[in-house]
Amino acid sequence: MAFNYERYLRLEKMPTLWCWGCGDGVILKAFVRAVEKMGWNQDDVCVVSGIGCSGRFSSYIDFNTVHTTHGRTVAYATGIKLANPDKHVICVAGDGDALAIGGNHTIHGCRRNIDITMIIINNFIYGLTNSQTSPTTPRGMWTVTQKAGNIDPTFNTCDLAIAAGASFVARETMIEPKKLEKMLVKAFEHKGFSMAEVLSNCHINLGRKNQMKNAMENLEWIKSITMPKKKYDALPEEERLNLLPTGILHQDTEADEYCEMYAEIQKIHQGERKKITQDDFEKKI
Ligand SMILES: Cc1ncc(C[n+]2csc(CCOP(=O)(O)OP(=O)(O)O)c2C)c(N)n1
Ligand code: SF4
Ligand SMILES: [Mg+2]
Repeated sequence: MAFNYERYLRLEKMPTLWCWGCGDGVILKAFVRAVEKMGWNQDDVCVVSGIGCSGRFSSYIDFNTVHTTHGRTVAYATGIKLANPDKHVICVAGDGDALAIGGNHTIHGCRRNIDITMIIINNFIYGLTNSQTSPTTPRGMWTVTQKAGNIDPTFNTCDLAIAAGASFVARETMIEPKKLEKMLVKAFEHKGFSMAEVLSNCHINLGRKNQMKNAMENLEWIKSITMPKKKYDALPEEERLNLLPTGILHQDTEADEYCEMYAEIQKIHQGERKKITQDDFEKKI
């Protein structure tokens, strides 16, 4: 049976504001297909997006949606999840939104291991505002703020999330939508903070200013810098340089989840238990 996209889309908001050939549309398609696979009721899903081209994501899908301020998706999503622990809360943020202005919120979301999924659409640039350097812009690339070539060291989103304590970390590209859909299902299924980085193209504000004449050339470039984790792991250290592994990179199903710990605080307020001590964590409260 054909997939009923209309069920999930706000058709009255179409056409999208995205440029023709932008990867954001491919990601949106994989997203709704993954939600359907989860069998979730649409009213039980809340999507919180930031500001940027990627931030438009929440406008086009028919769930509970919040289009928040720049960099603050995790802050909003944390409040929404703590007040509604039975709902499925998902952040969608760009690389600039999640790792520059919102970097602080992102690392603390990872650290708390709260049960939300954060999708970072990494197109390696500030797309919406026309080509400023982002924390993931590769060195040497032209940006409007570094016209002589970017000299800033580049953040590795997934390494950062693992180091900060996220209990599920994965990366895919929008070049392979089926793999992307599967990865999103795994991220949604995981209990704890799941970070799903999706590499995408911005052929308009990154590609065409960096010798990638069109969307296809931008996709070829993404392909050239990515490799499935298994193949990547088999490479000698020196050949891994500048390559990004794809697939599930880290998963810990035992880590304490924040909403569950918070439920214990509520029990204290209701006189059902005594205060929390360090021993409780060792014994798994
Ligand atoms: C507080 C604040 N600072 C700056 C901006 C301007 N601004 C809007 S989107 C954006 C960056 C977008 O880049 P990214 O998050 O990578 O999203 P993309 O457009 O690439 O999807 C900036 C700097 C803003 N809206 N609010
Ligand atoms: S500017 Fe870039 S990220 Fe924004 S819609 Fe166009 S191609 Fe997509
Ligand atoms: Mg971006």
